[in-house]
Amino acid sequence: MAVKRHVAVMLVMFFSFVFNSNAQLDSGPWPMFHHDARHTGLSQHQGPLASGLALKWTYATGYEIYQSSPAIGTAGKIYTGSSDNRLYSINSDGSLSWSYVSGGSVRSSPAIGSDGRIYTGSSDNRLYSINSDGSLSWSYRTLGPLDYSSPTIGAEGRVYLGSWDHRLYSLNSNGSLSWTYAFQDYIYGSPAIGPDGTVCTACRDNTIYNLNSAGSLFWTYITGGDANSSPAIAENGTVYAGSRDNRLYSINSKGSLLWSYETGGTVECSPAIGSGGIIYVGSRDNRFYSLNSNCSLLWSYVGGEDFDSAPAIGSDGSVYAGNNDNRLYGFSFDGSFMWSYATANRVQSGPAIGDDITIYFGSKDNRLYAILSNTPTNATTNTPTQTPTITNTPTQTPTITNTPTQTPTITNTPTQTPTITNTPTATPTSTVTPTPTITPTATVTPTPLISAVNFQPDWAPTPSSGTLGFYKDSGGIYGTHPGMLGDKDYGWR
Ligand SMILES: [Ca+2]
Ligand SMILES: [Ca+2]
Repeated sequence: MAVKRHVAVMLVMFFSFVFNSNAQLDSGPWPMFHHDARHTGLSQHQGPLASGLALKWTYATGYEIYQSSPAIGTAGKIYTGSSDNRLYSINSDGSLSWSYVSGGSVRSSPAIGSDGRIYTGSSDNRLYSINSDGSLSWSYRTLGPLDYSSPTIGAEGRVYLGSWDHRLYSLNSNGSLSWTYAFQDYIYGSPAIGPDGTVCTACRDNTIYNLNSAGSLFWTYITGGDANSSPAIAENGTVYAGSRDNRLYSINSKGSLLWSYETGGTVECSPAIGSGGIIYVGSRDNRFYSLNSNCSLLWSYVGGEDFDSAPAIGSDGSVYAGNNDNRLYGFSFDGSFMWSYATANRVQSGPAIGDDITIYFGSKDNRLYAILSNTPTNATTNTPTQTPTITNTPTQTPTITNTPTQTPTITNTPTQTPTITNTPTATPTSTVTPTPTITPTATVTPTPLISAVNFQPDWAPTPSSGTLGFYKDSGGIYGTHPGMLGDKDYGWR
């Protein structure tokens, strides 16, 4: 009897531990980048099926939705960042709830805490904590842009985020600093939190880092290239991460290599982990891969371009991924093609699965898309039928009210009411390719510097110095700063 009671207590402790590992997250269907703190990309809900597809709505932001992946909270609220500097809160019918203006592009993916606050990074160097009504709770300024790296919410509501100042930050839920850890290069990916509470980050110094929750180093694993993607962690603590050496790595919870799988291109994509431990990952060889946890290939599919977008997995094992050929793809668990949905520009945003057989994703064509099965399996889902191209026509020019000022201790609560509808006037068209104003002349040889000016980019990690260079290659002219020389893919064009 005593033994039985002991076992019962242990079970309660175990389940409360498992439950608590997500207790700080909103209970909505997709509360953060890649669904959960382990970044599995695995939903408890099913996405659109093979039988057919319908557009529920699109919402046009003022500029491209680049790598910001939507988060879905309770009451069907969808959050997305946009390179128009805003964080958007969209109602489940596709209408605007509110938007919050940051000082830079929001390419980071929002995360929603259990108290309804939304966290996101901005290229203005700040992490924002926004109340559910769209007002500012707090912001925290780092020394570099918070670009691409998405906040992860861990135990006690701590928020983890990587910055271009080479640091990983752990912030308390009140916005105070818990700790930082300095790496050797930029952090693009989002930190993942393992079942043991350790924090795993990939860095462009080619290394996968694992830190304990107090911020001290547990282990590192060095890959052969920039580690750009966000790691995903399996239930047993195995870490999966991609690298620009073309490989996907499987590393055990102690930091030892289990295996690596070589693709034909760099792996920018953040891997997803389905039931049975099946791994899904895309590569810049244009292929999407499904691998067993023992590294054997289950299937692969060739898309029209790079698969960079972090895949989403439905509860029935269907898997969804965006491609730089402008499409979102849906595959059955066995790898059979279900459908693809075309947008007008790259889909680098990772899709998010709602609880209404709907999948949400952003495109560089500036829009957030909601697409659903046109044959739902049960009638209880409130499919707002068929005005397929609702585009929330903008009513007024954006009046930017809540521009955060420059001092770190800012508390400028935005004056806007939640019903503000300051969507941009211009209906975005895919033809807005940001062509450089400097037309490249054929006489300039491929690599030399054609002009250099003393310049202090607002996103430079070392604000004290910085020479902006303009370079030219077959793809046009690009600009970069000294810390990024040779990294033309991540300079700007
Ligand atoms: Ca590197
Ligand atoms: Ca490619």
